Amino acid sequence: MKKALITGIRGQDGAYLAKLLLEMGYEVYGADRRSSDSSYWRLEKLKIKDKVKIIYMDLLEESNVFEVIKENKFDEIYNLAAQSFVHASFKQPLLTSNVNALGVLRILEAIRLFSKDSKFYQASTSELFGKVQEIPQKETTPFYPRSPYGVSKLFAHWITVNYREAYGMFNTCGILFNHESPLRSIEFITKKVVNSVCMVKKGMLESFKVGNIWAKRDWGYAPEYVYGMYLMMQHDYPDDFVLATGETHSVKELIEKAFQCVGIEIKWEEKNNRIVAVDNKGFIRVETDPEFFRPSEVDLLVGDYSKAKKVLGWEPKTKFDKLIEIMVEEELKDLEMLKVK
Ligand code: NAP
Ligand code: F7E
Repeated sequence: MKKALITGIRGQDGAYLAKLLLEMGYEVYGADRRSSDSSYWRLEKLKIKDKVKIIYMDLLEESNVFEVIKENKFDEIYNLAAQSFVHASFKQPLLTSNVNALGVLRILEAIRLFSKDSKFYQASTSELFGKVQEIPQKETTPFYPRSPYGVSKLFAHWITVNYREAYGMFNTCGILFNHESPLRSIEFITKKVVNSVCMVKKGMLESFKVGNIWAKRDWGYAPEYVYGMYLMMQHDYPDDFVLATGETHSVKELIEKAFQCVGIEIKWEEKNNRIVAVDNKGFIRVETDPEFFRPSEVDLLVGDYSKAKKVLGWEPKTKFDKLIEIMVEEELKDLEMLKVK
């Protein structure tokens, strides 16, 4: 039985990947940092909480990382842990860099010194492309990160590649474009919009605020992306792969789609120098607010996944419209459950 370690086990991808690897017959260890919150709601929602072996491993603590990797000799290590919220990285650049950049180096050093046969997956990101140098973006597109998050992930990406080339380690980087699901944290725009729109529909919220509605992203469905991670780790040799849908949509389109899913018509207007969305009864439902803008923005992302398709046979099945429909449907169910409780 193969033994896998997933860091970031409490996160969106950690939960979906754990489920997938358990289905594939792996013994799954989840690295978790200490928290005063004892809930593993995502693992519970996927009904796998009792099947994942939780190990305490904080990426900030070198001796902790060394000990876990030395003692367990995992076949595969998936590093999904990160301070992953771009907006927060402008407020906490040092913490973000320590976890996202040096944290990766701590794991790589542990593998190099104590467990050289462990395969390693690094969660690289489309944020590396930032101010894009080419449309669409692929593995060979030059990087130009636009946030402390993006810069921290740039170090992580290159140090992973460097250890592959310098020490012959099986290190693979998945350059994943945004991927979403009902398990997404509420601070990210898809979940925030879907949750808010569903609350408006149910009369639990009057209106909500967002930032830059013109930003465009390539949004895919998270369960399909963790399958891509798995395929990368089964490939004959380590490499870098883009996973994306090849479609791009703005935050404005996302808001329109979510309202359409719940049967509310909106139209955009300008009021007091701010863009607002008003429903057909004249109520303001969405307002733009500078609080949610970033000091430097990534304006447009759209990925070219043709290498992953050709080499791994990976393809996205769920595109934008379907993704939002899935998220809205699940959110309405969750809110209904809340009401019952
Ligand atoms: P997520 O939901 O934010 O999960 C990240 C996890 O990392 C959380 O469980 C968090 O723990 C953990 N973590 C943070 N700091 C840690 C530390 N010091 N030590 C140990 N664990 C720590 O992120 P995700 O969406 O699943 O993404 C997974 C990975 O892919 C991340 O590295 C992200 O940067 C990258 N990525 C994501 C996307 C995307 O669209 N989702 C796209 C490209 C790349 P707590 O639960 O305790 O906070
Ligand atoms: O923002 C705009 C915002 O926070 C998307 C992470 O998983 O994907 C994610 O990073 C866009 C940005 O995701 C609001 O300015 C407008 O242009 O959902 P997001 P992200 O920054 O793209 C990449 C691939 C990762 O690697 C990251 O870990 O939406 N936007 N108004 C807003 N964003 C948020 N969060 N909230 C707003 O109110």
